[in-house]
Amino acid sequence: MSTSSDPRRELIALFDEMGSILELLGANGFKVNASRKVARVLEDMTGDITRFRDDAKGLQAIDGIGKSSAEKICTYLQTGSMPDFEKLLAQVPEGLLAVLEIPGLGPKTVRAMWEHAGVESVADLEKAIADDGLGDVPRMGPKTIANIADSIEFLKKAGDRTPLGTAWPLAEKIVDHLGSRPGVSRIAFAGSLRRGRDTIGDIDILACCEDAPSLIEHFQSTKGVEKVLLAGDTKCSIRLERGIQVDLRVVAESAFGAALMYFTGSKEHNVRLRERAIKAGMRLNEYGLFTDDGEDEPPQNRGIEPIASETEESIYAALGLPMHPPELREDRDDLESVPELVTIEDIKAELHAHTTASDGHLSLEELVAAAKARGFHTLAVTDHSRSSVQANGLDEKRLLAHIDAIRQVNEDTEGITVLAGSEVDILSDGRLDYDDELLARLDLVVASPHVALTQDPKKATARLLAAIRHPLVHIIGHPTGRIINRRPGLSPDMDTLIEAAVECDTALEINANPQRLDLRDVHVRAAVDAGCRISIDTDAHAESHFDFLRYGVITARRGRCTPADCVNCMPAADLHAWLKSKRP
Ligand code: DGT
Ligand code: CA
Ligand code: CA
Ligand code: ZN
Repeated sequence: MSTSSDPRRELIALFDEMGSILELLGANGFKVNASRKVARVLEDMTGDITRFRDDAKGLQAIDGIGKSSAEKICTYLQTGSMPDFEKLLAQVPEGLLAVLEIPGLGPKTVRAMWEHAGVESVADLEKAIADDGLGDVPRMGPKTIANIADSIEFLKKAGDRTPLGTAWPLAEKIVDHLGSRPGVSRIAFAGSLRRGRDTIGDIDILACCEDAPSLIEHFQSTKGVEKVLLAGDTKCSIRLERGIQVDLRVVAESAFGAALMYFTGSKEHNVRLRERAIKAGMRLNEYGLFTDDGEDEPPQNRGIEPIASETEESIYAALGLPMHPPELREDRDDLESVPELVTIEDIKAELHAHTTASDGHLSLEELVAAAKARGFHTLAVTDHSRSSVQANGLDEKRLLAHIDAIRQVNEDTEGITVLAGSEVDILSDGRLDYDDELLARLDLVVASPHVALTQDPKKATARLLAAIRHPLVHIIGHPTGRIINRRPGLSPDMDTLIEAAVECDTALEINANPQRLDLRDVHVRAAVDAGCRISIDTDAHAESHFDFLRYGVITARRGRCTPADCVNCMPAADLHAWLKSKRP
């Protein structure tokens, strides 16, 4: 099938990887950056890239795409491969790119380890560390080596779980495509993905189809299939090239709700529901909820009609329970009460977003237009502060000019309030990156940790506490700085932070970027229970990043967050009043 083929995505990955390989090979920085730049331009491209198949000139007219890149892209669109990339790839050992993935290891270091210690894979690196074999590599102290060993351990524990933001679009595409096949009446994904866990083990898909064998056959031809692991009459498992497993099960339409409930899990939630059924003289399985007649043979095999099976709602209702949204099926609470959780539609403001003034890809005007198109009543423009050099953070002079520009745009724009804000670095000792006088001029301050993310928990707690207590700070951005599967981030005492945040009326952010999802669900839960304000922000650096909102919202829902808990759900007047309450 052609659906999960997305040439734009594939090209982005190719150009990014090309940048890394060039860097490993010691190419000059200009070439490296040019390659990454192409990836970023493609990232922002709206519309179908295949229209450029035979139009290298058209591509070249796009800012950031040079002649040779344009030709590479056309070749790829025409043939499905990129010989220049393959040639580059052949020059580095296969395992070396994985070494580059280890947090804290840049291309220069990896190159040096390759040259001086013969490291060609993560296994080589582990062995070199164990044998004290990195001694010949320049600038490799014991502390650096210990950090690398830690990172390898972390990566191993992260295992093969796929980040939510990678799995979700993939699953949606497969569901859309299979769903358009003739005879398919219901189709949905289930499992941990539907529950919105931040990483997922595999993708579970359920379908009802008149012609199960043809659907299953079609499923096996999904683009990017590396291996068919199992193919039966009603069940099929495939593994995609990226190592992600997808399970498809075809079930009877009359039992779709029961199956969806069963395969959504969690397993622990299912166990509790079954116990509940048994206490009420019933039996619950993936075919439905039945009266328990004491027979061993399962009721569905004896032609017995279920009490409920078609929809999840009907089954929860027959068990005397409120409908549980998938995010709350983790067996963390009693089953009796389910709050009205926050939804994407409840979000009315974006309070953390970047422009080209720092490392965003949108101009101020473009960012405002994008936020307006989403129907938000308020947008806070929060570019990076001066210490974030790599993100082109603004020094005081540039920030003052930026504030003026934002105020002007706010005056010129109808239908949305544009606030002058900043994402201010929380320095490693808890001080902020601008002085108070400057902070006080901003309508909104997001304070975030970006560096020193391996500091010990005590220091991290003190550092974040200082920012929470700072009278001019509204929101703590991505409080731990974790990157899913890549770095654990800070481990402050969350209870202490939450208590202070409640006391100082400071919000804690759920950064909706699917690589972050920080706060994570359990932290959200603790914060919500304590009455702490939650902010859900996309941290948009590009138009498409506004779509990250769903990951932030799903994480919030897993933490039992309601609209009343979330500052982004406030009516404009209330939100602005809260922001002003932290101004002299
Ligand atoms: P994952 O894929 O590891 O992120 O987690 P899940 O929750 O998607 O688990 P998975 O894919 O093994 O199975 C999907 C759902 O199917 C799971 O959430 C509950 C249900 N399930 C699977 N095996 C069992 C089982 O042995 N007992 C019960 N009660 N439910 C099961
Ligand atoms: Ca699963
Ligand atoms: Ca599964
Ligand atoms: Zn940011």
